[in-house]
Amino acid sequence: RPPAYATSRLARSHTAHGGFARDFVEGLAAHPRRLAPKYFYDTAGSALFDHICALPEYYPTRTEIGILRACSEDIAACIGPGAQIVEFGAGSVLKIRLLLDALHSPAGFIPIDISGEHLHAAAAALQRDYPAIPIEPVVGDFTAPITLPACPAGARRVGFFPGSSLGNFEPDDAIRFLRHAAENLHGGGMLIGIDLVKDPARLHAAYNDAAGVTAAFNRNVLVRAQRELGAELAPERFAHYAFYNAPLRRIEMHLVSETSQRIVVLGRRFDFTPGDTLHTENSYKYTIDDFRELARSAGYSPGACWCDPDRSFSLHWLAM
Ligand code: AVI
Repeated sequence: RPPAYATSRLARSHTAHGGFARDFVEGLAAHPRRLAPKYFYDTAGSALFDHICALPEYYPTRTEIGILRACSEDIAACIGPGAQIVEFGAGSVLKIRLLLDALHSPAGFIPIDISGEHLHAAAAALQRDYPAIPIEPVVGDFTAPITLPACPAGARRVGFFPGSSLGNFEPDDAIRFLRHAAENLHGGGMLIGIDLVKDPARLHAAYNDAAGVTAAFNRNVLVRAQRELGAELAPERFAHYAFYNAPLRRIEMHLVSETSQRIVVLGRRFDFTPGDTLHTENSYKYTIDDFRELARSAGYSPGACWCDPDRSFSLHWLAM
């Protein structure tokens, strides 16, 4: 068999950065000002996100890993033997190791991520550790239509979307994403991690860590605009602001201008007065029932659901 770690030309042509200039300017011109969270993930942002995942306050990652460890046999039984796994937003491809260890003769692994350099390094390391499993990374924006490498004959394609990244979509967009994913998965099913509604103080702490890593992650999108778009701005004059919006069941992250200042980018000027915000992320939290209902409205049949003992986080098997 040829080396399985191969990046198709098609995959490489998905630069995933083309829209940043347009979206940055449009987002600054909008009322209220906003920017899609996918722009956090350049190389520096992906490294900052990895750091967030290891913070004591940020419970989702270690809780989900605990569930994957404790329930791996049941999860592998739902997925079945010989599956090709497609991971949406694979990042550092750490959680898939727990799945690959539990699965019976997986047919392949396709990690998709917007942060190309980060993905390739992580996929190459994974390939060294799992030489028998074909690993085909795809650099791209999984929120847009994406073409995947072929599924081996006879294999079932199964989606893996951990980390509660679905929570970063507006609920209607989450339904649209799940419907699109279903088309790519050809009936194979999906394993998805969803963060649950909980004590607001715990949520607040998770997005306002004492070490200031989440603040640096949030501000990094401005640093990225300086570097990639030549934007004239002062990231240090924007404060990280994250809070739990209880009626909407979401954490909101914003960058708040601390002074009167101007951003100049691509010939456009945007003035900020103290307190003006740029809304950079929503992170929706669900109840188990509400998530299962959302999955049903996207055309899936929710099956098993696994949780930690505190019911902080959930993993769902969605059949089709
Ligand atoms: C990737 N995503 C699920 C994270 C979240 O919790 O919404 C991103 C993040 N933002 C701040 N901290 C982590």
